[in-house]
Amino acid sequence: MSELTEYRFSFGPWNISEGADPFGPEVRSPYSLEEKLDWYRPLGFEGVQFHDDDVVEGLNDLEHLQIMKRAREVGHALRDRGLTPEFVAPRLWFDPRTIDGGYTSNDAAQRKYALDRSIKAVDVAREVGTPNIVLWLAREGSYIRESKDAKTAYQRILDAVNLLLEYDEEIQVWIEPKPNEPMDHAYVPTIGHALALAYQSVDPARVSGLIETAHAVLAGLDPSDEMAFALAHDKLASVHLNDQNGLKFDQDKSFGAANLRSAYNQVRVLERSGYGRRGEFIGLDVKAMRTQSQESSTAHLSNSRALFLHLLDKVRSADQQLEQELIAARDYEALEAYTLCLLLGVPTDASSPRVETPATAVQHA
Ligand code: XUL
Ligand code: MN
Repeated sequence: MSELTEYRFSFGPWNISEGADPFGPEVRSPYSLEEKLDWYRPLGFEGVQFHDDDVVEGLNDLEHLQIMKRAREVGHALRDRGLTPEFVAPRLWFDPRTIDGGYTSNDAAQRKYALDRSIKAVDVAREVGTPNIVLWLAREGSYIRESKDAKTAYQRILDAVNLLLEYDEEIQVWIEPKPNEPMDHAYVPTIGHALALAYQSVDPARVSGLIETAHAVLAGLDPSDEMAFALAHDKLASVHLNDQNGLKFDQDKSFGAANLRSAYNQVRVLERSGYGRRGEFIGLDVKAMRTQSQESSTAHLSNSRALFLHLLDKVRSADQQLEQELIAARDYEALEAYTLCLLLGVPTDASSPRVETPATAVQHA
């Protein structure tokens, strides 16, 4: 095995989108799943993230055998193209029965729907060829505090995780925390919450986390520290790299587009922790801007991947001995100057790093 990690990249078919937002309709024509799969290899990706109904459209209206047949077909389509399914996530937030949540709905029949649908997602995952189930707990939260009993809700989420673990002893559950949107407050807002659930579950070794940059930012947290927390527990199963310009709707911007230094620190923590050496993917969850044309509606994917690789070069070329010396001297101003010069690609004096004034700057007396 080479010394350096060779990263593998993944994204989900929803990342090639038609550009609809809550204020306007689609602006690009849709590609079929198979057409989208054709994009993966040319763009430099080998992993495919799925929702259950990305694999089998109209899942709720089909019989078990029909569902399995379509999942098998998609499995073949992946193998024909040299692609790997990374995970399947039950899409629990679209159905009228989950308006007020799935596992945490106040209505027993609706909770049952959410559990049945999650079991279907496990069947789809196994048939398409992955043991990994992602739970983004979209509507497991509240619009107003008084509407749900939060303590009961946590127990119900734990019961759902346990049910999946017991249904299939081979699967792994990856919880993707997010603090809000579509709910006012979600019950599993951070990786700390997700891992607490993991440890409380019937099989902690099979429950871990998936961290999305934008979700950490929305929680007011530093994405690289969130990743470090999961890595310290050996529970970072995957990441959704993207970016987020402050506290607003979930933007899913291209990786590094809002905060290049934060992106650098995410790559740095992943690389220095040996993430990816066991085949973990560098997953993206990035949205094409509504303003993109049909022809350039995949550019955000190749740009995000390329940006990751540029930042990886920066991380690998950083002078770690110098970093250690500056830390030992507690000269964080110099460490910061060194980091900024590294990112800018401008030289700095290694014995005393500082940001030099550019030669082109007009000097005023
Ligand atoms: C939503 C989000 C989802 C999950 C998969 O914010 O990130 O797309 O990644 O369900
Ligand atoms: Mn995501």
